[in-house]
Amino acid sequence: MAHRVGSLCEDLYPPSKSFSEKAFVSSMEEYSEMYAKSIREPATFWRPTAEILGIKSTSEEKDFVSWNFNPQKGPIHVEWLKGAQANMCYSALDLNIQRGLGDNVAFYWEGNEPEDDSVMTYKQLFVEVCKFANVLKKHGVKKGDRVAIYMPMVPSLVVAMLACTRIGAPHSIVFGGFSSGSLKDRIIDSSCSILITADGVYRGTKCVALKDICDQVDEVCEPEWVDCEDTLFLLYTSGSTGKPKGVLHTTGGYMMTAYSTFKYVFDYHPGDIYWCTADIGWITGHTYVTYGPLLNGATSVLFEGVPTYPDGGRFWAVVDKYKVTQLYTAPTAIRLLMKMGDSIVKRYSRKSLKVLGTVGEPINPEAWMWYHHVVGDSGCPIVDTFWQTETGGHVITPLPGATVAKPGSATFPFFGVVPVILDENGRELNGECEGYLCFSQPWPGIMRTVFGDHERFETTYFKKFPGYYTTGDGARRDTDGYIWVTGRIDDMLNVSGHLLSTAEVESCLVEEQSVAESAVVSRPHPVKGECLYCFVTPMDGVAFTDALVAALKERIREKIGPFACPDFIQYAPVLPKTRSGKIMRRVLRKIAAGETNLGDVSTLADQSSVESLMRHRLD
Ligand code: 6R9
Repeated sequence: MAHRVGSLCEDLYPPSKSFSEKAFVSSMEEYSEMYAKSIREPATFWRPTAEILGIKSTSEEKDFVSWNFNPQKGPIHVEWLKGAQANMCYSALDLNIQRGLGDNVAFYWEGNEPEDDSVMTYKQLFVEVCKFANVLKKHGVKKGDRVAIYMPMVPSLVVAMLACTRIGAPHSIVFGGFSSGSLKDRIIDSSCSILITADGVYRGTKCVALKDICDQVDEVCEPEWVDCEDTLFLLYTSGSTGKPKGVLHTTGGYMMTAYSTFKYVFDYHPGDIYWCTADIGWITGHTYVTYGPLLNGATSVLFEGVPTYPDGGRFWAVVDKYKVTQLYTAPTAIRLLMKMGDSIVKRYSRKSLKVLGTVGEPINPEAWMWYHHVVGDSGCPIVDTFWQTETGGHVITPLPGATVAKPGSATFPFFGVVPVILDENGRELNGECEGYLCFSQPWPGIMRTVFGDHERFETTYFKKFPGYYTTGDGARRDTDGYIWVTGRIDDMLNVSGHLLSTAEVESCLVEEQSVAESAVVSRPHPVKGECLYCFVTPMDGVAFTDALVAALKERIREKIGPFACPDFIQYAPVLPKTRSGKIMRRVLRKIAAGETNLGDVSTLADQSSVESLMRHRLD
């Protein structure tokens, strides 16, 4: 239990009185009241949000919400506002312009080079989106057609996403760090009819991609109204069997979750400048770079670069340059910057900051403290937001004006979310406990299915504990009711906030002809959180050489992407297996972590396998 270190987790961090006074939710009492209502009467709770977002009622409308989480009672389904009509682009742009925000900045774009920047207002974004929507239409894209997008962090990416939603075409964005092989697999699985991409020379040059074609087309494009349950987008996420899953989100529910979590969790007020450092190719970028901020009429920074270029002060330089009020980043970035020392941070003012957010993996209390005391000068509440590609938006998170934080805890559920901790037999645990983190009812933004494979959706998330959505994470509840997410309990690992399945990497390794067998485990890493440690058994007669290691790394880079490149590839004359042939990953994880006590190895078929692995282990 990584979190039970010293007395760190006993520390309490209440929001300051001055912050709470101005916040949307100012106290735990207020939160509890709103929360209770969101669970008791979901329709009454969410209806005003649907109205703010311009969702249109129709005579076709059925129940506000209808659902089943128990495969024994029929197919799993979740529907919010089925029959009502919505258009994401209309709510994000047209409505805000009608409300007088047209000249407000939607995005300050900050390029890879510090002097390379541009500004886009809501009106300008609207015009670009309409033009590009017409380009898509000219290319024959119609409502319901899926569009693949593979682009770097430039305003045109936001334009492309919104143009898709304007014409009712679901997008499927593939993170720019993925290889062509991964891109191909995702395009084929989602049967996209068109791919939007860029010529790839954006680092350090001003981006005007797609502009030339857009300049020649029509600026008028009426939004295509879609059913609230029509698909908004697919986003592929690693699956524990190796094959990525196309997580499917629909329009109305996702909009309500994106809008309300952004508003309450970041406590965004007019005039604030918000910055989420995530790439749009991940769910954090979808919900908290594009949709959440735009639905709220917010002004954001869109950042193309990395935290360490031109130097380790870049984040703080950007914060000062735009007077950023809310900063949302990942523990891996925080640890990386922490390693560089406090003096770089202190060179910058950072006075504008009001709320600091984190996402992607459990944050260790040391990094939390540094974020709070050094980056935020002890003055900013920290929101440690737990959620997943599947949940669409934050599900367990503090509210900055209400929640008394504990470093390392994601604290309490967002509105509409009912977390439960289950034991191995599926019994709900009460009070202080530890077990499987699950949810017992749907909130609007939960995924609806795995694209093209509803059975896989049911098996992955609902089969183990019928009646509950299973996150795949473990969690602990402490005596004060705080939830501490402890990390994945399936064969997934989290490298710098990117989820990967060990099976995905293993299948990539064994595709190399000279590899007979492989097993991949996670090893703790001071910056990345976890890194890949691979055990590789070569084919008989093949030598385990540096060239082979280099070839394997290259293969993984090419097949999956550079972020998946393993830190360690060790020679394994033979893998430790049980008599039934199951690889004992528990033992491999200990070897990878450099431990000498490997625990109970009595079930191993061949005891000597462990000794030879210990001899070849890498540090
Ligand atoms: C949003 C995102 C989801 C997995 C999730 C969990 C881990 C994310 C976390 C966290 C502890 C947090 N995770 N946020 N664990 N505390 N605040 O990251 O989506 O890429 O699908 O990853 O990330 O293990 O299950 P995704």
